[in-house]
Amino acid sequence: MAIERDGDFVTFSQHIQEQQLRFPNASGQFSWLLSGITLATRMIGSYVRRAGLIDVWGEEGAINIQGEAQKKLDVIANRTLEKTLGYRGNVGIIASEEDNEPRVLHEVEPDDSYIVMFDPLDGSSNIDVNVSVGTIFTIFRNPPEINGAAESVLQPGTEQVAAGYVLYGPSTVLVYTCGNGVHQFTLDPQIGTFLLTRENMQMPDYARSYSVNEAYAGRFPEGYQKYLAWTKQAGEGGFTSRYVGSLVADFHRILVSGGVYLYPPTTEHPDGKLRLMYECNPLAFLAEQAGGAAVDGRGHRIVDCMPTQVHDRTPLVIGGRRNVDEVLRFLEG
Ligand code: P6P
Repeated sequence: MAIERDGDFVTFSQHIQEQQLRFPNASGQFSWLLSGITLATRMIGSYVRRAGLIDVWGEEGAINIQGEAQKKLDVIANRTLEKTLGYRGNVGIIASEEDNEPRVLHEVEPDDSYIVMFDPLDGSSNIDVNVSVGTIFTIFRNPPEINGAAESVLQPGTEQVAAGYVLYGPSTVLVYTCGNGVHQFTLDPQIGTFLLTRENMQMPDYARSYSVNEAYAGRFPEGYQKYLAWTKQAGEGGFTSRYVGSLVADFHRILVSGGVYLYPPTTEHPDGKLRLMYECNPLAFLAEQAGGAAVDGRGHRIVDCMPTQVHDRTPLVIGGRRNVDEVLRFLEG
């Protein structure tokens, strides 16, 4: 049910305003920026929900910087985010999974300018088969010493000022943090507004559930293979496994119900498949804010990893803190 405060529903905009109060020196610019993201995701959601009725199935016919065939909805989502954020004068730079390089939208004063990085439509290969997909975003401040867009985006995840995702599932939910807890909003399609439905979310510390593409298990490093073998004889009750193939959907399930998601290194992706800056960092920020953990399996918190370029990839182990520690015992064993 939508949460009420003094008998009133709480919209995303109102929640952001409340959060702003925590930052006395924060201008209203931040909430203005975030409202651009919610507008974009409502527009993207309207395309996602009409896939099949309008011509958005299938491929765009281009290959993106990741070497992946772009879906039509990838391009639509990317353009939608660029145009809504571009209208927010305080977004200096954007970077997207779908763009080769970060882009300067506005030459703005550094002290009131943000960088927004995003995966416009994560899991887009699932669109044609009607499986949940999502938009993942993260917000950094523009560093004072501007060294050009390519340099300005190279910041560790600890510098994120906000991060979140929108999951286009049975309902459209927005989950975000700006460093003061994790909060979920559900889009009421009848009024086109995100209403608060979960506040200060806490990820279960442990659950006997893991999420990995086991088809690749033979190509994982030995520690991961040992962990997966162990889960299959872990006594009564044992483990369950769920893998949607959309990172946002798999992460949201773990945020709500617990467990651990793994995308290990493979022979094809020796640094893992997932992108550090606009997939792993935002989810790691959320996981840690919700009491969970997110690591690269190589001795680092995800948010401590220093990027070398905007499309860096990283292995990912993310979930309940005791789940992640359990996996690490096999990796470090
Ligand atoms: P695989 C989607 O392309 C994505 O980036 C994530 O959303 C998803 O978790 C992962 O890749 C799926 O990758 O190799 O299992 O198909």
